[in-house]
Amino acid sequence: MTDIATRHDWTRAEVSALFALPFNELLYRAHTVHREHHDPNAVQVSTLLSIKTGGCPEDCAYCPQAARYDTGVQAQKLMTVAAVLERAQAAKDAGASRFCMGAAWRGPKDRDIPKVAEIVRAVKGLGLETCATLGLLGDGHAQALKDAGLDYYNHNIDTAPEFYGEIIHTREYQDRLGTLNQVRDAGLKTCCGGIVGMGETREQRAGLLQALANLPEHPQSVPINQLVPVAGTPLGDTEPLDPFEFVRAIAVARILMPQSIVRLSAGRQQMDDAVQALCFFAGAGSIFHGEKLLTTGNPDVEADRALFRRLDLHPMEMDAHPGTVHADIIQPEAGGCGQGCGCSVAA
Ligand code: SAM
Ligand code: DTB
Ligand code: SF4
Repeated sequence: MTDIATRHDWTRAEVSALFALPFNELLYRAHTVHREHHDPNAVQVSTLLSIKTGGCPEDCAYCPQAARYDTGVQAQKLMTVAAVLERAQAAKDAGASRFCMGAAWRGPKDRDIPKVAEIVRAVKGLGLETCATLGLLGDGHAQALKDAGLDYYNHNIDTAPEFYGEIIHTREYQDRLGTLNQVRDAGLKTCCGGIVGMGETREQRAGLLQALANLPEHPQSVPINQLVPVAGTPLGDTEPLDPFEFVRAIAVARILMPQSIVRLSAGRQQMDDAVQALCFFAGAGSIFHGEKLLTTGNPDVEADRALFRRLDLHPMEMDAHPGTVHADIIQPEAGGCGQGCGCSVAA
């Protein structure tokens, strides 16, 4: 292990210099770090569900769920426990080891927390890892979710501090850091990343990754989203980012936070398989699996199964079930995990 594993003092110049490396040099360095800390052929598989969709009062310029933009997303109430459970079981059967639940809230109200806690408890009961992304948390919220069995809380810083004001005006960057502190203090694992391709400069992409790497702890999970441009949002007409620039962002994240799992997150539907393969080589170790993200599309389940086969990738073991690899993403026709964890997933 190299001593960069514990660094939280990356300067902007250092991060920018990584971005500026010749592409092959950057990928070689990132892959070397990746192999030191991770199985390069294992990919953590998560499935997302929007448990409370649309009607959000915030103004995040990328987001189809903000009530103020006309995007065609219909606002819906919080789903019932039974409805979420059905979707979680289906995700598990399709090979996911983690179920991530998103709510289009600025943050939950006190009265929402017992309802979400009940959902988390039920999903955890299926033997899945749990993750929630509900916005800014209030006093006691993180602890109540942890007590219900929540494993991860996702809260993104989204972009560089100096670009943030061009994207979001209804809550401050500092508010996000406060929620991340509450999450860590409650003993939850942190899932925190951002979006690239929102019209930021390379320097600002470096700023996002520098800010993530200099958090008090590296997030255990770092989702790197490529903007999914949605008509009706202020960023709906944004020019697509050069795919190699996206790969560079994955590689730099890999080098800065060697022990974290970097997720190739939103934007895979717009990416071809070769670019995804480069992302895995550069150090991405997680994906969202399933035909929908929250409200937008994701690659077909069959396409992901084929990609895993072609690249000889296998799903990562679950933290919650050590020794268990839920591999039906590779062999959908097989029955029974066979690794003694009591799950119903194919081996
Ligand atoms: N409302 C909560 C919040 O904002 O914290 C949780 C849900 S929110 C949709 C979760 C994250 O999804 C955002 O922070 C953003 O990084 C990502 N996201 C939303 N819309 C996106 C888009 N069009 N393209 C890429 N990522 C997006
Ligand atoms: C994250 O960083 N990306 C996911 C998850 N965390 C919640 C969300 C992506 C959303 C993409 C737009 C949509 O489907 O609405
Ligand atoms: Fe609301 Fe979250 Fe979308 Fe922002 S990203 S508008 S807070 S749902």
